[in-house]
Amino acid sequence: MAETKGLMLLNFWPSPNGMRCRVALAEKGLEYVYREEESILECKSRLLAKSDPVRMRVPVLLHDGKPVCESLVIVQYLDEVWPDRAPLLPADPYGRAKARYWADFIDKEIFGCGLKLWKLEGEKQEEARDQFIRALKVLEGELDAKKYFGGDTFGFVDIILVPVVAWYRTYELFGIFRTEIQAPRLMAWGKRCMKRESVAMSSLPDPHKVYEFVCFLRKKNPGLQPF
Ligand SMILES: N[C@@H](CCC(=O)N[C@@H](CS)C(=O)NCC(=O)O)C(=O)O
Repeated sequence: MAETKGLMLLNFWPSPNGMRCRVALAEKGLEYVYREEESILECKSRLLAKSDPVRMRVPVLLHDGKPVCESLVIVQYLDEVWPDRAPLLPADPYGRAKARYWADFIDKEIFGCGLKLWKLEGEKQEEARDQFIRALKVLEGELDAKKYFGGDTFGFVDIILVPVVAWYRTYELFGIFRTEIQAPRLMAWGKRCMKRESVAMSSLPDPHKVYEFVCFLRKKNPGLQPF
């Protein structure tokens, strides 16, 4: 593998997993080379295939040429290597355990279930919609009256969830519901996050563009399965 000094992120623009890494890098104020996979669903770049030979999925972070895969692992890696720059996880082990629990919940119940919303149809899609709305409400309860999930400071759980802002439109149009009505506090949280420089400068894609991309994918691959 070509030795890459410093940091490089391999990504594909609609990926919520890649967005998390971009926000974390921005929070930490780290410079990195951004490399977009041209058409990840059809063919992978040689660098991606070498960096993640097992799954060949984005995002991958290359640190001095060494690959780190999986968005949750990447964000935690950045926090461990640069602990003094905008710490993302709480300092105490119990706080960290809780944050990791919520990150896992978000991964499965929001983004995992979100895939089902636009890949399935009929009854199965309706079940996914109910599951998704339940998860939004659980997160509303966890956020409660706090500014961010960790309290006053934007942190790990916020970073893991914030890409949902770019995906709400797609989830809503396929699932036929309004997040504003089902989870108004989460909507307000999303707007608050969007005002942060780290989120604004991380190129979260336009929700309309994400929706168009998903429609294009569905047309191209009828009978898509969620996993
Ligand atoms: N759990 C992984 C999921 C990564 C993932 O699903 N990446 C998608 C893009 S969002 C991908 O590379 N898909 C191409 C493929 O599976 O061939 C993470 O959090 O990084």
